[in-house]
Amino acid sequence: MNIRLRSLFFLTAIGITTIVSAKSKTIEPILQVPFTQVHFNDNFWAPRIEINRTVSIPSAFKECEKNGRFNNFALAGKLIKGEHKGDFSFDDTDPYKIIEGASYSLAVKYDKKLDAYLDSVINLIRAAQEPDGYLCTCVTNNCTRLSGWWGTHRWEKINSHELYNCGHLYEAAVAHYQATGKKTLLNIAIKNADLVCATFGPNNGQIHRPSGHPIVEMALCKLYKVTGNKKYLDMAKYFVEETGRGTDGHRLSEYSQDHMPILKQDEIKGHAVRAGYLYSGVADVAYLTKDTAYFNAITRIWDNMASKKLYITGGIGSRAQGEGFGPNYELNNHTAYCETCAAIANVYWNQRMFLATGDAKYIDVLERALYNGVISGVSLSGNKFFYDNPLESMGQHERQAWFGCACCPGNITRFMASVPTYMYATQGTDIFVNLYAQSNGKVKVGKNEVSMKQTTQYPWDGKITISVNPLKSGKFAISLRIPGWAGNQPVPTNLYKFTEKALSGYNIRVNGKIANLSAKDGYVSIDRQWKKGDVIELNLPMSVRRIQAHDNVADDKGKLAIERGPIVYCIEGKDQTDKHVFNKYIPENTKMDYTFQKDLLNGVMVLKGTAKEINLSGEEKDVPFTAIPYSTWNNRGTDEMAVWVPSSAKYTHPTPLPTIASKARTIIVKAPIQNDAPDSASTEEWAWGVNDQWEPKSSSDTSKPYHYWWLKRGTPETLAYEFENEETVSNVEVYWLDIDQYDGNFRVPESWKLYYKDGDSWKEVEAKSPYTTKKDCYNNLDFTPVKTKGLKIVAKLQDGESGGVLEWKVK
Ligand code: FUB
Ligand code: ZN
Repeated sequence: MNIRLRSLFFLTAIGITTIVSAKSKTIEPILQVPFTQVHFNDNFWAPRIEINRTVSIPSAFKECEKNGRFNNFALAGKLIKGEHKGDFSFDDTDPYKIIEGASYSLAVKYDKKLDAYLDSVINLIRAAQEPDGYLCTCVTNNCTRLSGWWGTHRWEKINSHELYNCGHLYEAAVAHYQATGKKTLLNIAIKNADLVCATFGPNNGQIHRPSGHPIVEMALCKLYKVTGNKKYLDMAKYFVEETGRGTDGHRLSEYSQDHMPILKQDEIKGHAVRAGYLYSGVADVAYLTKDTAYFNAITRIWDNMASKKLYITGGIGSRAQGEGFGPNYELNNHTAYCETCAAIANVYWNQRMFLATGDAKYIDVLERALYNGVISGVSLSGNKFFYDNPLESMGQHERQAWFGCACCPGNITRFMASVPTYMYATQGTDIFVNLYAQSNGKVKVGKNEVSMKQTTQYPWDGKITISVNPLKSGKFAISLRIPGWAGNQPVPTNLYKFTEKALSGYNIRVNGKIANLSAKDGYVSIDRQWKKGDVIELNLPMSVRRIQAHDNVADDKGKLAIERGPIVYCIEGKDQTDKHVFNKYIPENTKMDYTFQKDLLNGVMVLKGTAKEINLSGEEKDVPFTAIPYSTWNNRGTDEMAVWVPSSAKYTHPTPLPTIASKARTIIVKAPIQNDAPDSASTEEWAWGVNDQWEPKSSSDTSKPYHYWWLKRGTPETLAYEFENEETVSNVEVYWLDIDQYDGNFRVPESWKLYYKDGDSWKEVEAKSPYTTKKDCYNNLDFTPVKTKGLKIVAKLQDGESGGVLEWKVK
């Protein structure tokens, strides 16, 4: 904990409400300036926020209409007859999130039609609420199809997401109330929260459980702030305290950070969105209750995240299985999960850490996520979304309009609409400037109001002019954040470093005169008598820089990332002459020119230079390359892409020649899996990742695509290749997956067999060597040659374990 916070907590704990800061001034809590007070008119954010308003919000509402999200409420309210739709017990949160986004949007730009639309949706929500306040449509609709989630009665299962639904309801309700002044949704939320407060808690007759999927903690804190009713804060605190206690005997799991009490945790583990939301909620509770112990705990966990589990894009969560964190330094690029919701959660958490401490290092991480890992989640057109945000692609990734599990699109709508809130904060009469973008802000400080007008081309240019116009002249401090990247720290830990020292530093002028001020806690404070017409000029160095990851990050070994200002770059196939990415390296000191291309990707700064291209014979040649902002990739169709680019030939992957396997279509034959049954009796699923021609380094090398039998344990499972034409084959090599995972391990199979397609049937090959199940190497199988249109592996998984295949070759 930093000294300022320590003193804040300590002194308030002993009853002193105004305390002395490191700056020897009376300080008060740090407060964020609402986005309604800050209007962006730049070329970067303003168009994105407008597209969110005009495209993302309406199209996400349309998807809710199409996918029965609203009908589920109508059904629960007995307004219509029919079947409950959707696949998840948390589908109600999609409308809630979009209502929240729409409310933020309304607050900035009133739209009568949207206001009325929200009223009509809220009417459905009201109808769905049970008389005692309960609200969760799949339970009220008694949807037995989804009973795996919720059981047979309300509040039965910890992972039912009922409280997650409640949390998003409160978030939406507070936003709607603040935007419109209407209490329609807020009253629904309050009635529901009262039920939650009566149902959960430490007393006899109450349910003793944490939330299962956090958000209700943050949301209850918001409800407390809006209503002043302390029981909501107490409820949030209870859910925080109950985490990891196991009072009711449920299975304690890392998945929901419930494996031990938060006060004992020091490593971020489990499901990434849950973690980000939980620790944001803990930060709220710690802040509102002045609890240093909880703050110390999340500071420790944050240190672990920022020093061992944070992607250079600000994304978090390396694994698709369990949608969460792997071990320290597991930051694989291709298979990076980096869920959009998790990057958003990372912003929430860092903002709260900043509000509690006034330390700019949290805004450094926030800004990194904001400009890279969050906005990559939405297309420039505003109507397509990434669920996971990998840092490398072979062209298989593509944004979608919607998902069965549609958590990310709605989250984007509510997030984008509120971005300006992260720009300013106040503390007493002082102002923090955390983000830079051309904008007009009105910042209330005490009885004064300061108009802050930023003129800048940031993030493309580092020159920022801030016109400061206080209503009344006065002495106060304006603290400008000097981003870590403007010095020598891409992140405030040793996880990443620049390959060279910055060529120049920042400089600041006040009313045209150079101000000699030094940075502290990441800020330069200009403490003076401010009057109308004062002007600050900040120049941040915007050179193109290369970044190297910590040695322990295996997948970044021998590679460097490229960054300019807050923007992380990538190279995408489209922009390269031969359309390939992995066959190139960019030596460490390569000079790169930058030019603004206004017609490309809605206007971006592109970087150009000369790379080395290498072919299968190891021959190298110089080729031009172009890099674009990572967040804008995949806006021109699918393609190869990489953020971490080799800096030497050793780490390149010359474009391989096609093989029988690489040309095959990979499928899972669902049933029957064993043998001679004709194809017509089977159903198939498309699979991918075992024929990409990247060599695994071990059975736990999940850095490149692979196939795993998700949620299958101890069963016989299949994987098949379908060839376009008949092929004569006599050998396969199989590299089995074997890795520990917190929600179930993947092991080499107990045994396996290989079948070939004979007409419509599958026949076992005549094996000439044993079927082996060795780890960390290819398992070679020779068999009597067959002419066939397909091969099928049937692997019997070990009891209680899952399994998978990293790579499968055919000769
Ligand atoms: O479980 C609710 C949401 O769905 C999570 O936050 C996402 O990761 C997705 O699993
Ligand atoms: Zn999501």
